[in-house]
Amino acid sequence: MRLTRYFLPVLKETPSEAQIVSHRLMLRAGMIKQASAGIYSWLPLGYRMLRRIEQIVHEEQIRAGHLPMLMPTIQSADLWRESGRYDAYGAEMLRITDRHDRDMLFTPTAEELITDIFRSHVASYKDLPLTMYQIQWKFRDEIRPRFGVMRGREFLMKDGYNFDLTKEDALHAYNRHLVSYLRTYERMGLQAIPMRADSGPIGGDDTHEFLVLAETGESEVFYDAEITELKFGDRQIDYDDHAQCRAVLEEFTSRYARTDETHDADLFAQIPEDRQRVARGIEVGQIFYFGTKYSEPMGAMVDDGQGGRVPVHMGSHGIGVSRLLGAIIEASHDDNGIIWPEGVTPFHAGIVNLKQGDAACDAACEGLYAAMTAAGLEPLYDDREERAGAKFATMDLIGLPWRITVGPRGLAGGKVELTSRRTGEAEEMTPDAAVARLAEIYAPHKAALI
Ligand code: P5A
Repeated sequence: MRLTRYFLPVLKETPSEAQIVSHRLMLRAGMIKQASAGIYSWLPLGYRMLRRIEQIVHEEQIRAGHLPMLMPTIQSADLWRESGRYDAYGAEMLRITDRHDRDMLFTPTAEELITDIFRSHVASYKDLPLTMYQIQWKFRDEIRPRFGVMRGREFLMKDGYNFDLTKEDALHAYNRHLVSYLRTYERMGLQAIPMRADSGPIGGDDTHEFLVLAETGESEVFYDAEITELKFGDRQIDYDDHAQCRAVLEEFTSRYARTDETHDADLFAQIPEDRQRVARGIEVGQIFYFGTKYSEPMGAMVDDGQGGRVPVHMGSHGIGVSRLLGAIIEASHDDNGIIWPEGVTPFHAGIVNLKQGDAACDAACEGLYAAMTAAGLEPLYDDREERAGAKFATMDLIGLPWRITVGPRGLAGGKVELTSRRTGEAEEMTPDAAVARLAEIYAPHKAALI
């Protein structure tokens, strides 16, 4: 992409309405624009990041054997009356009446609709286990939308739903989701810690929230410091293997880690004092096992193979896709702007031409652009007639992990400069070497072939 052809409305001023750094930086970097309270337009750079995050979520869901699908945002209230949640959900549900005076709503979550799909088409245990998911916009009429995409009213969520014959199988689905979520967040450069939580309006007894530690997080959390040393890494998991998934769950949840809703001061006090931590966190996901809470009232039954008909065991699992942009920025920025992790960056590297219009500089930049593209990398070429300082400031603000700087002095010796956004370290090398280095850096982050 060439910057002169892009739409990147960066702001020089710090927007006064934004209280936390991720909100400020997303506005300043021209990623989002508020349309009304808690509702945002996603401008090209923000939308690109949203798609990057979606891509990783899809890949990891499919890897775990879950089936992508899509349900509508506007739903009939009737299904929600069947489950009893139409009244129970309260003021957060945006209720709509259509021209025929039918009660509709904008989906805040989709347990009812997926259960309806299931009961219409599945009648036998032979079709189980089944997990389907979607990445779809949700609406919750939050009383206090704030912090930009962190607590929006309209937000993008990955929501998945499992259907199993037995509680044991449904708990395997729960464990499998926990494992796949660990992997998903790590690919985004995040450490998200599973913590015992409260199930709220979704229901059920088993639930974990995934929290990214950050001072600006909305949740207060209590944990054993040892938990932050755990890494998922590049373990190869057989997602059908119950024992393997359970072992990972046990490893990541056996130490004390709870949100304030489930915090137990006595248990916490048993952790050695130097390991007790009280901090704040951003909830980037939550998994639930709620058994037959929806299948029973809605009649989602299957033949159990032994002459009986039983309600299926279910769980649901959510990832805050749009919130993740804010969480990544909270975890990775400096005074000059965002620092995207290599696993999720809108462009792989910026190309900064220090002397636009100079034949040698222009040709070198074009050459780099073509070579990067040929290597499967996406550059953002700052080809504006701007001073170097302004170009550097824009690159720093939008946070591409790497920058190639092309100037007449370096080019005289056949060199360009490759600079790390995170460390600021720069190294002179030939354009070919710079592209080769970038290809090497990004090799582990290539989209998985699945
Ligand atoms: C699980 C999927 C559910 O709704 N039903 C379907 C279950 N869970 S949840 O915890 O309520 O939401 C899942 C994730 O969505 C994000 N989230 C939000 N993101 C931005 N703005 C909001 N107002 C908002 N509310 C929830 C969170 O990351 C949450 O973990």
